[in-house]
Amino acid sequence: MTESSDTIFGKIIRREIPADIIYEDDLCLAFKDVNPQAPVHVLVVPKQPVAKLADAESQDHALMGHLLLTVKRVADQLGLTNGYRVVINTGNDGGQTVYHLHLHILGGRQMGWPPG
Ligand code: DGP
Repeated sequence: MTESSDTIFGKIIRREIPADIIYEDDLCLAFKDVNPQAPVHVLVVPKQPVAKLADAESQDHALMGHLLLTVKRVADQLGLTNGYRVVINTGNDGGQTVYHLHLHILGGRQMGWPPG
């Protein structure tokens, strides 16, 4: 897996800058997005500095599964019983701005489709 150069999320993982961290385990952490797009907007971020989903390789199978199951766990923790949206922006056309893989959890309102 390609490693990202250091990003703002690396600094959050290392506790060099503050974030509202709501979940952490050996492989990842979840914190509130600083620019929320919904009443609930949380990012699930692997501690391993993977730049983007497009860089994932077969040996990352377990980590990718762990991230998705962490989304479910955090959504349960947040009480999102009416559903939620999971988004991974990947690369330039995907609208990715921070090149450290992250899964957005968006909830607390009805989501529109298609996305803009
Ligand atoms: P993306 O476009 O998928 O790369 O989303 C990056 C998200 O990261 C965006 O929704 C805003 C969020 N973000 C950027 N900088 C910070 C930060 O310093 N702290 C937190 N909590 N979130 C940040």
